Amino acid sequence: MAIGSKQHASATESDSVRGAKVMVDLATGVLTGAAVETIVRRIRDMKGVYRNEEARRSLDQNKVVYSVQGFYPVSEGQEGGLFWGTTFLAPGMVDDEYFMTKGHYHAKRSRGEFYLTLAGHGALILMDEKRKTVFEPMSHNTLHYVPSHTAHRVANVGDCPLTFLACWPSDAGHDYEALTKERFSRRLRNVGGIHVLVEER
Ligand code: PAN
Ligand code: ZN
Repeated sequence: MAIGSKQHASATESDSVRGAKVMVDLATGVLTGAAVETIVRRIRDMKGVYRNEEARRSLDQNKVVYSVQGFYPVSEGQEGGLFWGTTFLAPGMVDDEYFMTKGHYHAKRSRGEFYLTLAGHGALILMDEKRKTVFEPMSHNTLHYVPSHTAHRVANVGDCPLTFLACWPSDAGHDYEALTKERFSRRLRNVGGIHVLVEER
C-alpha cells in the first residue's frame, strides 16, 4: 500500500471533510460566508468620543466612520474560543482628531488580542493600567499585540481607508463604559500636520 493512501481515502469521505465557514480576502480584508456579521459605526454613533463635540455634530451624521465584519464561532463570553474580525476605518477628521474606533478595555481585563494591518496608515493607541498612553504606527503587514489590561483604539492617520484584521478570545468582552468615565490620558491630534499624543486636560 502506498504511504499515505489510507489517510487520503478517509480525507475524501464526506463525513470527515468540511469546508471553511468563512473566507478572508487578504488583499482587502473582506470576509465572506453565511456566518459573517457586520456592525457599522457612523458619526451619529460617536457621541462623546471626540474632544470637539460641536465639530462632530456639524458633520453628516450618516457618514460611516468604521465597520467591523466578524466571525464569532462560539457565543460571546464562552471560555476557550476565539473571535476574528476585520475593521474598515475611513479616513477623516473631527476638528484636529482623526477618525478612530471608540476604543475599549476587554471586559475580562486579562485578555489580549492580535491586530494585523492590511492597508492604510494608522495608529494603535494603547493605555496601560498606570494610564500610560503610547501608540504604535500601523501600515501594511504590521502585526500588533494588544497586551492584557490595556485599553486600545485605532486612529486612521492617512488619506485612504485603514484595514486591519483582529483575533481575540471569545470571553474577552468589550468594556466601552470604563473609557467614558476615565478617558485615554492622551489624545492623538494633528498638530502642524503631524499626529502626536497630546495630554488630555
Ligand atoms: C476590535 C474592535 C474594532 C472596533 O475588533 O472591536 O476594531 O473598535 P471598537 O470595538 O473599539 O469600536 C477589537 O479590539 N476587538 O476586541
Ligand atoms: Zn479588543
